[in-house]
Amino acid sequence: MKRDFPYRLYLVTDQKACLGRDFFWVVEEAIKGGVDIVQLREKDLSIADFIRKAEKLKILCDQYEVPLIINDSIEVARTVEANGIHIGQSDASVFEVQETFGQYFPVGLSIEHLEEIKSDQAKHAWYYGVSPIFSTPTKMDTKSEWGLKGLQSLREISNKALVAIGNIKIHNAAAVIQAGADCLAIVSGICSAKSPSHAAESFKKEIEKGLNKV
Ligand code: TZP
Ligand code: MG
Repeated sequence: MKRDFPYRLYLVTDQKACLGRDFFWVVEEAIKGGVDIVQLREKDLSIADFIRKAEKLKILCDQYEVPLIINDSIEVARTVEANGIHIGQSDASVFEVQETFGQYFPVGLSIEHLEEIKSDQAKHAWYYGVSPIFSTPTKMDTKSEWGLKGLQSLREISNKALVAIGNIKIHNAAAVIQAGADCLAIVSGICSAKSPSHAAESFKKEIEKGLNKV
């Protein structure tokens, strides 16, 4: 466990994956089930709508004392006073984000290849989003998958908190933790579950199983 990253189950939201159900209901159920950090990831909204949704979600997350991370947008994160930002390799850099919010502002960075951890910005990231562990229909534009072996190799050379993402389901969750992840980031496994709260509970149990075997 990395002391500065105490989270184990990370919900990354996707409106479509909620299957027409109320977005805020899905997130609240997920939190009740054990999600301990939430990322609002919106690709199709105008900035005004993104902000409106983020404002509402921040109120919900604050009620449960769960941090809200904003995907990509410095403007949205600043407006809603989010707890952190998550960026990919082709977004604003960790440095650009920290120029706006200060050098201690939490910035998660997606890592798709081993060489990316050698960059200057990677050293300043709060955690690495190890992306994707397994290829997933939820995000079709990912590059090669890390697999469990790739995750293990990254674990051996990095002390950063590793947040694993990509087709993590109940059946493989414990193995991903055993391979070295500190935290699991889930989209469809929770957002599309019949009961998002039961799904989150099940993920939490698998995480415990994985940790007991490390
Ligand atoms: N980044 C890498 S894979 C992914 C993102 C946002 C989607 C993961 O979705 P799922 O449904 O948990 O496979
Ligand atoms: Mg991005």
